[in-house]
Amino acid sequence: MTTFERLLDIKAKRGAGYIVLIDPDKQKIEKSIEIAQQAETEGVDAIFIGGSLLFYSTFEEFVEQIKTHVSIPVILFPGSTQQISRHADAILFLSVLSGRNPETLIGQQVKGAPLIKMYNLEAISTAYMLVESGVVTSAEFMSNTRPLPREKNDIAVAHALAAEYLGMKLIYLEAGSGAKYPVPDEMIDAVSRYAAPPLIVGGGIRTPEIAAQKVKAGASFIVTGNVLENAVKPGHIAEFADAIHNVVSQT
Ligand code: 1GP
Repeated sequence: MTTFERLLDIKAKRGAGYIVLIDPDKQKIEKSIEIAQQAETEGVDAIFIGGSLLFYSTFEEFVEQIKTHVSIPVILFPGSTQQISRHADAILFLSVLSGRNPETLIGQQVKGAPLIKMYNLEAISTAYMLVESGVVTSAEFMSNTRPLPREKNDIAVAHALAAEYLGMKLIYLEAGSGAKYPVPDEMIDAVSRYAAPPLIVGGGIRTPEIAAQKVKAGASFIVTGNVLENAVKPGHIAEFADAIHNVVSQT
């Protein structure tokens, strides 16, 4: 089974999946391993590794260490071509489709592709769509693009359909790490009704209730990052996982 098939399987079996984002820059590697293991124990379905910047010099070692300590899929969520590792199960092959910057639409992808081929890494074509979220996020600043206006569902839907017709496998609606407001429910609802690819939603999701609300609106996968960075109390991740997985059983 490919990693993409594993993701589809999670969605089919659990209704929606919970993914945690681990940014190598945010804490020491030992702490990241601890978070990854706790995430697996508490019901998380997959781990994303990535960040807008990379100060941590041994990315390869970081990914290898995480991969060694968990059995759920470890997927790269790269902020740049520096974040490609042979040790991951797959890489989100992202294009910042919401923007009009050729470098993040196709330039970085061309630079990264040969390495992905050399590593025989599974590339999952993903339409990355930044959504206005009340602050200038790192993703917005670093991609040098304007996010989608948060009240314009038609614009978001048109982008999602374009992604589908281009053959992209996943759509990622991203408010950005530390977003003041997460992606609006109305936008998630509209995009999930019109576009067929599974929908990942992340950025600014701080409570299990909000995570569940995004699933009810139509998200297939929820990603959280920041909520894990401070001391994570035992059971805290499980509250998110349960809220996300229980939506379908309740409906
Ligand atoms: C993943 O950028 C998000 O899509 C993570 O956002 O850190 O705000 O959870 P948070």
